[in-house]
Amino acid sequence: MDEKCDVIISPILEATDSSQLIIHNWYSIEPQTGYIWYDRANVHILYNSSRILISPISGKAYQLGTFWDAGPMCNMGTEQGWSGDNTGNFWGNSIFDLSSFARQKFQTEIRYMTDIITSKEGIYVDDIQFINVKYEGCDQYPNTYIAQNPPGKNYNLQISKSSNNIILSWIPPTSPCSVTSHNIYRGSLPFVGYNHAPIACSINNSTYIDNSAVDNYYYLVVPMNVSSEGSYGTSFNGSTWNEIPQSNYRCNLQNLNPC
Ligand SMILES: [Ca+2]
Repeated sequence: MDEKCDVIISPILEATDSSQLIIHNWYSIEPQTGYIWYDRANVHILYNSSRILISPISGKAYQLGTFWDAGPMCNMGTEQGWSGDNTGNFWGNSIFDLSSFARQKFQTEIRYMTDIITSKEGIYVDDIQFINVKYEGCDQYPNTYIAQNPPGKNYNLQISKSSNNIILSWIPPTSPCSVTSHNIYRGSLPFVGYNHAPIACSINNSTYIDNSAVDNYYYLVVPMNVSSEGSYGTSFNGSTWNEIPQSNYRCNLQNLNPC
């Protein structure tokens, strides 16, 4: 499928000087076009609020060359990854060295991105092993996929000003909505039509300070679950309430289902 961003994340572990990660994988991903790689899968280490790309030291390797930046949809930038449809479509291991994260608590993330056109079957992983880590063991999750709920809609957005800073605060939706972060959009005033664009994606707080304001603006704060953003709010046109349109430069795909 196109325009997908799928992420799976490990439990929290602690690395040692001899930690390794082994990912048994099979993939068939969009092939290279015009010397550029588009869709890809890759692996990150999450620690200290950072997300760091790691590459296999042996086994099935990432492709080399130029990788397309598909924007904030999956936040991969021009990172390398597993890509192509005829070099990885067999089961084999990719081995990663985790020793540079020794004595850090970390999580591992496997991420797969497809851009707006052309996609192949994707990537499968199985029997993922962490070697010589602390807290090693099976995770506590059942081996069934549990869908996350839609992110819903924020409410009670309050805006105040302190010198040149615009301070936003809001109240996220509660369970059963699934909210992991928020996207901040800004549009111009006086209002001549919706033109909001993101000024920040994936904010983990329910406050945000815009220190780049030089004009008059309207603001919209949109909740996110792991893969999609929710409602931008509604506006009343005199007879009905309508969803405010998604930004042309949206941080993520949208899920407007009720939660
Ligand atoms: Ca693609």
